Parts: sequence; structure tokens; C-alpha cells
Amino acid sequence: MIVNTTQGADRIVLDSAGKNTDEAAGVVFVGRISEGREQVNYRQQDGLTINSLGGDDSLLVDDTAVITEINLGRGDDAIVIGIVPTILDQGNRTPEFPDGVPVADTANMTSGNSTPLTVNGGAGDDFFEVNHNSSNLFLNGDAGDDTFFYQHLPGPQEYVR
Ligand SMILES: [Ca+2]
Ligand SMILES: [Ca+2]
Ligand SMILES: [Ca+2]
Repeated sequence: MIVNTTQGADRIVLDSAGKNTDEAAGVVFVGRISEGREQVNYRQQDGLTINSLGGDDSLLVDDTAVITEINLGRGDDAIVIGIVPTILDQGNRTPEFPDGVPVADTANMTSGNSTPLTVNGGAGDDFFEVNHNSSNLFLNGDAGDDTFFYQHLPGPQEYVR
């Protein structure tokens, strides 16, 4: 399945369908909620390709259901892979963190990608943020001054002072 968005600045969110597997394996949201975003449900697909085309596009990958390729195209695009909320570990208080050290809320983090994911930045100064990935991830900045930001928040058992 191929999804081509617009030459403008698109907002795109990828997710799995979670428990609604009778309806879909995965879902693609296009547009901001305030602007009446579109939703594409898919299942029984071999692969998913997203072409966000021109414009400064903004993408969030919470999960994937099939092998996925994302082509960000021209423009200064930004993509975030996975969301990891933080909670305060109240059993571990320090002078710097009197209410508890912030740790990864692993119960509420998103998968990022459950299937192999390739992201091609294309031309422009693109920004890649990886918070959590659950399968192979291939990031290609391509032309431009690209930034790769890898954030690993240790869990409660892993915290190192
Ligand atoms: Ca676009
Ligand atoms: Ca780009
Ligand atoms: Ca680039």
C-alpha cells in the first residue's frame, strides 16, 4: 500500500490497530486533529510506503504492522520513533530529584516499530528522534544537514547514577 500525502507540511502518525484486529492491522493518520484528520486502516498488505513529498513534514511512528518505508522527500522534515513517557521513581529520591528520579514508564511507552522500518530523509535538514524501536530500523539522512537524536531512558532497574 502506498500513501502519498501533499506538497505542503503534513502531519502523519503511524500506529498499529491494537485490539481492533478484526478491522485493521495498522493505521495511518494524516493531518492534525484540529483540521479534521484522515485515517487509513489497512490489513492483509505486504508492505506500507509513505511518501510525504515536499514541505516540512512532521511524523510520529508509534507502531507498525507490516514492513514499512517512509520517504520524507524535500523539506526539513522531522520524525519521532516511539514515545517513552517518564514517571518519578519515588523509591529513589536524590537531592537533585527530591520527588523521585525520572525513569522510563515502560508500561505506557509505544513500540516505535514492530516490523522493519526504513526512513529516507531526502533533501533538506531532517531530524530523526529514536526513543524506542522494537524491530530493525534503517535511517538514511540523505542530502542536507541531518540530525539523529537517540534517547535511551533507563528503566527502574537500570538507573545508573
Ligand atoms: Ca508534505
Ligand atoms: Ca527531507
Ligand atoms: Ca536530508
